[in-house]
Amino acid sequence: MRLTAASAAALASGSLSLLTACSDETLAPSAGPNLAQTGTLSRNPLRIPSTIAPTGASLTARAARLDLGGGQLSNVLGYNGLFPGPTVVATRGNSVSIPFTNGLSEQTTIHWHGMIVPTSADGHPRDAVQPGRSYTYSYTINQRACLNWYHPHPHMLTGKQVCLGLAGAFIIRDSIETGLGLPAGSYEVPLIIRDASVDSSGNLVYKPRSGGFLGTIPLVNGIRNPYLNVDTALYRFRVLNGANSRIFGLALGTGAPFHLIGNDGGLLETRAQLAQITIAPAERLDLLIDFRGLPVGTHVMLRDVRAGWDLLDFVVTRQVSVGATIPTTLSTISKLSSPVRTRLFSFDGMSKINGKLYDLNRVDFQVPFGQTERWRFITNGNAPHPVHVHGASFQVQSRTGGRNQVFPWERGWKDTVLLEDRETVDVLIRFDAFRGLYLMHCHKLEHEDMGMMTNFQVI
Ligand SMILES: [Cu+2]
Repeated sequence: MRLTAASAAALASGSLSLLTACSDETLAPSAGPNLAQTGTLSRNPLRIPSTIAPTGASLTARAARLDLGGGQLSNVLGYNGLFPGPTVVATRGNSVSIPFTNGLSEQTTIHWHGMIVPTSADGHPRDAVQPGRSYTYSYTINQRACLNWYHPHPHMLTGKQVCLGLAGAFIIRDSIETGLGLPAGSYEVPLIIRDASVDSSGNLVYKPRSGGFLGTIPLVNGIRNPYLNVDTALYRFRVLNGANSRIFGLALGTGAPFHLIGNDGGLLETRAQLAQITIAPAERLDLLIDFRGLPVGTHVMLRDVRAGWDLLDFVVTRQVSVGATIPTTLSTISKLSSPVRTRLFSFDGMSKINGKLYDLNRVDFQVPFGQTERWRFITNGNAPHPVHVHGASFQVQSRTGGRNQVFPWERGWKDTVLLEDRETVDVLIRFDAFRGLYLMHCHKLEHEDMGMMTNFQVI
């Protein structure tokens, strides 16, 4: 590794500009002592988003200019001018009260993806916040520790606003998770992985296609070609696929396994060692990576084997001896069973569910509160369709046809499941928190915006 004068100057000027632009936030990328180099590619320090508490902070969606790595400023949309937005860190039982101001020139909402919240806080497109207006999202957290996220959900504008930068992580803690002694502090790192396209000036641009936006470059925590200096220690990575439509196939360049301990709905019952994991838009993973025993100077590349992209270069820079074990038994998950009915949902074309385009004002079905149901997802093509349900988590029972299995990262509690062509995916779901209006939709955001979404009422 070498620190070249030119790249050091670029980094310094980039950080300085960021701090000048938004002096009220901790914005500088987490610069380590070295600039990593892989071949001739100069890499940029990974940004670790700043954190906020569930009360006492506010969020504003607005345009901003940020360093995506390399020192050049790019036009983005950001919560509080940040991309990704600040990470909300809360504990089960906490009240959440976040005043939100729409500083955009068009309507928006905040949807708290994975959070079980009342309709009034779900960011439904009916509850759009108009430009210049404010709305306070209030709810109490009563669900397992997990990684969730927040992003816009306005009518037909979600893909654009997310793609241009509006998204942030939301971490829930609880006593069960804390009791496991998992890696924490600087050894716990959120990774929001997505793709992007930039114009000739380096600004984020949204060029949707009906088959889904596919960007030309990967970003991790809003940084191009990032690296992260790591100790010879066990790390916990909280991974979110924040892409509009791209699926990632995660693997380590060394061939070493991930230790999968959790997903959308928090910790699994037991860990799994996996050399490769598929993560669809909006899905989350809780991964341990073990850098212990690696010589200082080792590079371990987090790769996307589907696009052939290098995502994040872990550079082992410091020898430490921190005691940590990888727990085998993680949590207890009570199994949903004995569904009282089966509902069939066909994801048709690129814009319909059960033959219908989304209508903001039409409620398509009613679900009795507190009853376990089987929801069966099928498609007649144009997959992938990452199916997402608001208002409750579900458990994946089976996948027949296509890939024909439930993968280790689909066990436990989920709120998003990947439906590929020729597949039938069965889930069990029970709405036992709130009555009210909720959504189910394809989380390929272009499909969602074109109408692959449905309103239902929990009664
Ligand atoms: Cu879809």
